Amino acid sequence: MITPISSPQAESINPKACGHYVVWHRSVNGDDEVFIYDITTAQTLRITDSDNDDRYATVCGSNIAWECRADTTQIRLAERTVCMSKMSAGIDGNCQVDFNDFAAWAAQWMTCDLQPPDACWK
Ligand SMILES: [Ca+2]
Ligand SMILES: [Ca+2]
Repeated sequence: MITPISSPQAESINPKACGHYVVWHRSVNGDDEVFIYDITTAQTLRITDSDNDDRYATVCGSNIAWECRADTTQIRLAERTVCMSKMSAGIDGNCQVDFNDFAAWAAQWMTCDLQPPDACWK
């Protein structure tokens, strides 16, 4: 079975797979960025977001390494974290119940979207 995992609208380069992850790079607004695909969840996550060219990523276990071309070429390392459970209070899905979740919750505090409106607060 062959599963397409990168966007067909952009040229994706240098795929590497290890365990449940595949990494590659592609150009985003003129800069190369590194992406990772989680085979278990079928989700793609952008790893880098810099003005430098981030290329030639490799992944093993929870570690992702890649080449970052700035004034000099450097090797960067990131640790892939895993969210162990879906947290009902984690509204933004970042696996941390934090102020962003509280702000999203508070922004809708005491609002009601029932129809008809007079059904609210009874
Ligand atoms: Ca970049
Ligand atoms: Ca959160």
